[in-house]
Order: sequence, then structure tokens, then C-alpha cells
Amino acid sequence: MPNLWERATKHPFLAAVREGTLPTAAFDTWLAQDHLFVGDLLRFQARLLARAPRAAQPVLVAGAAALVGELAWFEELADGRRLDLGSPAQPATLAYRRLLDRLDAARFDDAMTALWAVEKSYLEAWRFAAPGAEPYREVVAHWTTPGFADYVDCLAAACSSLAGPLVDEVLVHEIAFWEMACGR
Ligand code: HMH
Repeated sequence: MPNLWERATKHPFLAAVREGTLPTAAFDTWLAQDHLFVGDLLRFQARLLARAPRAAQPVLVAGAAALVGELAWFEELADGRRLDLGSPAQPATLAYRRLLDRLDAARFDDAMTALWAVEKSYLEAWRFAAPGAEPYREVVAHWTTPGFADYVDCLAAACSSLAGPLVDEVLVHEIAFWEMACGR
């Protein structure tokens, strides 16, 4: 569904990051909520790892380790902005968490494809925002490094399919997440 990909990866939030017109409050909302999301994603990925076939273990372990590092990176970013990361999860964050929880009951292959969609959409989204206006360059760079693109390729290689209803569902949640950050 190209339209969902487009909406998830070319959202006005990302254009505003590129152009330097994003309100600080929108960025800070995104930062605090994405910190919560990454914690949820790490827990989901650990559960997926627990039932992964042998061939998918390396990429899932490497990704989980990267998510732990990412949590520390979020905490540093928040520190630098004097932003409190203790704000409660907003409805879009909670809804995305529920999708991740539901993936526990999906077949491994389908859950793996959904994980790929989570990461692929982020890669494409931040590529769209690149290089980013000055205050946001470091954030854009974080998700547009060759290492992250390689990770997304490795996830794809461990997937039996790169499409399906769960991919569309992921994209709907990605769109809602940007909308939340924009206060909509
Ligand atoms: C909302 N989607 C969202 N946040 C993220 N950090 C990623 C995907 C990639 O990990």
C-alpha cells in the first residue's frame, strides 16, 4: 500500500525537521514518546528473540543491543534539552504498544515482517527529513547512518515476506505517532 508508506515516511513533521520550522514542543513530545516506544520495542524484540528460529537470532540480538544503546542516547538528548522523560504515554503510544503486544500471538514470520516495517519506515522517514535543520541534524543522522540501513536490510533478509496486513497496521501506527507529536 504505497499511500500508507508515503504518509508514514513523508509526514509534515519530517518536512518541518528538514526545514527548521518544527515547533520545539512537537519535537519534545516526539522525543519523550519515542523514548517510551523504544522501551516497548525492546521488550517486544526480546520476546520475539525468545521464539526465533536459529537463523534470525543474530539480527534480533544485535537489534536489541542497539535499542538499549538508543535508550541511553534518548536520555542524553533529553538531558541536553532539560526535558523530563517521565511524561505518561499518550494514546498513540499506548495503541502502538498494544499492537506490539498482539504480535506475540502472531506467527513468527508475520511478527518479523512487522518488525521490519517498524524499522524500514523509520529509515525512510528520517531519510526524507535529511539532512535536517541545525538543531535536529544529530537526530536525523542517528537514523540515516549506513549501520541502521544495514540493520534494516538484515531484518528484510530474515523475513519471508515484506507485505501483508500487519505491515499496513504498523504504518497506520507510524502515521498516528507523527500526528500525536504534532499535537493532532
Ligand atoms: C515510532 N517507529 C517509531 N519509533 C522508532 N524509534 C522506530 C520506529 C524505530 O526504532
